[in-house]
Amino acid sequence: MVSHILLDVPLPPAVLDLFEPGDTFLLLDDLSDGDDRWGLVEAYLTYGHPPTDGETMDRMPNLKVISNFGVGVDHIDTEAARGRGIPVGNTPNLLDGATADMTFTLLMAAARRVVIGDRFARSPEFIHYDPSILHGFEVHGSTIGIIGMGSIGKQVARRAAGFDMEIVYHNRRRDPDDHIYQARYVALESLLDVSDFVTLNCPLTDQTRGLIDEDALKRMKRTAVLVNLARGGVVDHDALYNALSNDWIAAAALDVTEPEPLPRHHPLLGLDNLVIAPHLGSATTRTRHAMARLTVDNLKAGLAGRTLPSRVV
Ligand code: 8YV
Repeated sequence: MVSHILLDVPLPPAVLDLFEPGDTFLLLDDLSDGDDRWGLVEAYLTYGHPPTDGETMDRMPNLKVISNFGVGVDHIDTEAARGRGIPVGNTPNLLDGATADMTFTLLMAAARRVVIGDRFARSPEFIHYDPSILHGFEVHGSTIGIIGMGSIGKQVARRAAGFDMEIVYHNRRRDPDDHIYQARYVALESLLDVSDFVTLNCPLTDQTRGLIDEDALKRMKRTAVLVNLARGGVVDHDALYNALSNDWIAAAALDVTEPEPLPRHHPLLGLDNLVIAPHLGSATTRTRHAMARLTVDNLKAGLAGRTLPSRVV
């Protein structure tokens, strides 16, 4: 059966290939307020985190499912969807390993000054080897504080154990199985006090928005590195700029920001002790392919009135 599917952005061919021949796609930007085609939409595939509130849902009286490419659904008003009986699907568990790998990639890059070193090694200034430059921080044997011990945080802990790190974590509640990850549950304040590396691996919620603010950054060690693989909204970016430029902390690595991308003139982008990536946490070919499959499976299940393989609400 041919379905009308709304997309927030054009999909890459690898994702489009997973649809039925004849499925019809509509693009969000092509639909103005009073467009009759809103009425055709039966499924909404959210690929690039479009804000999706109840008002948007109400434009689509025939909407049967919202299927999100990704695990975090903070951009979707899931309560509004629940109230309207619209199931929302996401892609948990598939991206834990890739996102934990990227947490460590950025952690190591910031600790060992890889990006600034790369820039220097390419530049005309690099004319002789100098062992006194670009000294970084030891990763092995240091203390990591993981904020958010969900399935991604646990994978970060496993990697940290391989680096002989002392592992502390903070979460909504203690995980009774935390000995498996060799991780010790502590209050947020203690985590900030003792950690050499603070990684953010939590969802963005009312509780975590702005969690890393001026007070939190001032509490961290002056030699600490902050690594954000969660959502930009977990960190107060003005406070982070002050922290990095006034040596409250040593460095930061951000995979995510708010807004995303940051405005090109944002002062954070001028700092050498910041490593930044364009939201690459789950960006491996295999992981993104698995995410695409589950996104399309969720969408097809919703269209057919079946239970979604992975349903948020
Ligand atoms: C994706 C993510 O890159 O899963 C998430 O919540 O943020 C990432 O894995 C994103 O959802 C794709 O837009």
